[in-house]
Amino acid sequence: MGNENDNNENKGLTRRALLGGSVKLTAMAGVAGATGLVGLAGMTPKAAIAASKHKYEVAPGDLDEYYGFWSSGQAGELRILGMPSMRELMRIPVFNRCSASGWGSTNESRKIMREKMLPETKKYLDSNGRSGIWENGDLHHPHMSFTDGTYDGRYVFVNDKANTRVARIRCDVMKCDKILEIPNAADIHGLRPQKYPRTGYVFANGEHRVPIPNDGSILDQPEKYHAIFTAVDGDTMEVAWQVMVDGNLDNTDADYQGLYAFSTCYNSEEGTNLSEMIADERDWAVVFDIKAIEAGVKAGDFERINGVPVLDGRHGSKYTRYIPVPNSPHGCNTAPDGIHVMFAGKLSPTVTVIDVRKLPDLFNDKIKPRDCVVAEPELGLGPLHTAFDNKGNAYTTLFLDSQAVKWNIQKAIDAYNGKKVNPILHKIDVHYQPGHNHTSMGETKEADGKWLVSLNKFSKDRFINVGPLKPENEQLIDISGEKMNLVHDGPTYAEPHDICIVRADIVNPSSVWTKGDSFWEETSAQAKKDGIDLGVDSKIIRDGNKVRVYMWSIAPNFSMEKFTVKQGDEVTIIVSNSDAIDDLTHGFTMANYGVAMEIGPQATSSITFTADRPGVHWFYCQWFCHALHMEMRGRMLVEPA
Ligand code: K7E
Ligand code: CUA
Repeated sequence: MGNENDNNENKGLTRRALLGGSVKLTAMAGVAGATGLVGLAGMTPKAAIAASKHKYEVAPGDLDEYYGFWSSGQAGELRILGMPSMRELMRIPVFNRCSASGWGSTNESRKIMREKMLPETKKYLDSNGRSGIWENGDLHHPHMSFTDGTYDGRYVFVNDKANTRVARIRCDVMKCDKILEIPNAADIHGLRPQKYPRTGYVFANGEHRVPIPNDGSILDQPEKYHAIFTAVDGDTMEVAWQVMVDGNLDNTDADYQGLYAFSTCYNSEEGTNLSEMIADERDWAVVFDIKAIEAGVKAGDFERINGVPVLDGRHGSKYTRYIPVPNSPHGCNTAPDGIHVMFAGKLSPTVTVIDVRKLPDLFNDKIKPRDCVVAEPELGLGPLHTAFDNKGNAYTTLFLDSQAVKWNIQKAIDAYNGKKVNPILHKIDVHYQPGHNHTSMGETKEADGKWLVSLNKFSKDRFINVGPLKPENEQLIDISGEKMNLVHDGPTYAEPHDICIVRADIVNPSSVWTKGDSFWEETSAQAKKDGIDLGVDSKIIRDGNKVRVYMWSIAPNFSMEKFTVKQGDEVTIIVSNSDAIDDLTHGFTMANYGVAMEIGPQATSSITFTADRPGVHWFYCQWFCHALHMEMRGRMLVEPA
């Protein structure tokens, strides 16, 4: 339970108390650690601030030190928050549709959404009055690509639990460029990139067990269902291989050696209802031997199902080992020491720690699975996920206790070996019911031990009431001192499951697109055929009843003030933004046609619709770009058939 002092400290540090308007965060735990002023809780907030040596201030105009890549759960997008200010900087639509950017409407985004869709899904989406693409997603786990054990700034990979997909976001332009539907698996949940030597593989867990193939030939026979672990090639965004396992697959992580990946299983019972799924006292974590699997693929030891190699990793397989852990584990987190992997207990108050150095012996059957366990500290009720600092400490969320617990890995190992030590260093209350947590750079070998974010599922009384649907509450916690110190409440809309916090110097996005970017390669190819230099030429190409309208924009003008088409024409508007200035985005909205898109500086966007409404239709720029932005418009004249 959190002690009174912590609560007092936290109350003393509301943003408003610190200063009016700007976002200023003061770290008191750091001070306590540095000066020995452990009794700061007794001080007034003013005195505490005066006593503080470390001030974390992100004043207006100041830049953040970290990028926070935020999932949005069932909202389906990726968000970027600046840290430590917790200011929301950008939303990147991925699995959702976006009115502002036209994601899901433009030809470029629709191509990405359909390109790697399974044929049966295409068939379903085309024949059910759907729009040909999924319009929802459930994005839980955003993680940046790695090189040599740390983030490399290339990509962020994300899962979609709702429609069994893995997507990739290009960090140079911060747009999604690939969405892959995973065959054979059902409902991709846990997702982590390979850390070493590079990403490489993106590991993705199919959480729910289903028949393979799931074509109706097997229905209510759960004993014939399977769960599938997938390795996606992060460069090509194709499935590299899959492994069929016993039980199910929840969360996953990779080691720092490039040899193993790990997944938790909360349903070793292979049940289909709650009481069956929690029946046994133990479930397990499954370990995948990457090198053995690669050799198995090479040797042809697989069945090709739906075009991808599926290896058998069930009990007795040389590709996997099953390590028993207490009932219904959840989080799976590899520590930056490169040695320890944590499986959070969920229904058990424990976190199970294994040592990766023991895994070769496990796979050689020299030791038993439980011999890999080196600690199992009892931390509190409902441990879900664990994050790390650079001093050998771990931070675990306690869902039921509504707390964050800081504990020392070595002390937990010592206690497991019979020494009389308490691994728990500190607990604080969080508000309320945390799921994931994450530390700055904490899933890399460059963990820096500065910040912890607790991603709490409930905000209850923390904010003014906005109706029955409440925001989540993501709390920023300073972990630079011995004690954790809560410094900020961050209300957030549905539902940020997981985040990663990346040092700003690692991420270097462009401010302007490169003309001819592969993002709109099909449009470029068509323009070439049409003899058009995108961004320079302005022309209407008629091709039967297909009309392509090429125009460019320079604030505050579109290159065409009007164009004429016939009722029933299939019209494609291609707009190239010829402005090359930082932050000069244009838009194109065709009124009463449901057509809208964003066009960044030097970018090209296109959208296709049927001009079946005769008359005069104004198009206009919907991204504010100039004092004469309102005048940035033109007419589409549709001649009646
Ligand atoms: Cu714990 Cu989907 Cu990462 Cu939610 S999972 S909490
Ligand atoms: Cu161009 Cu507003």
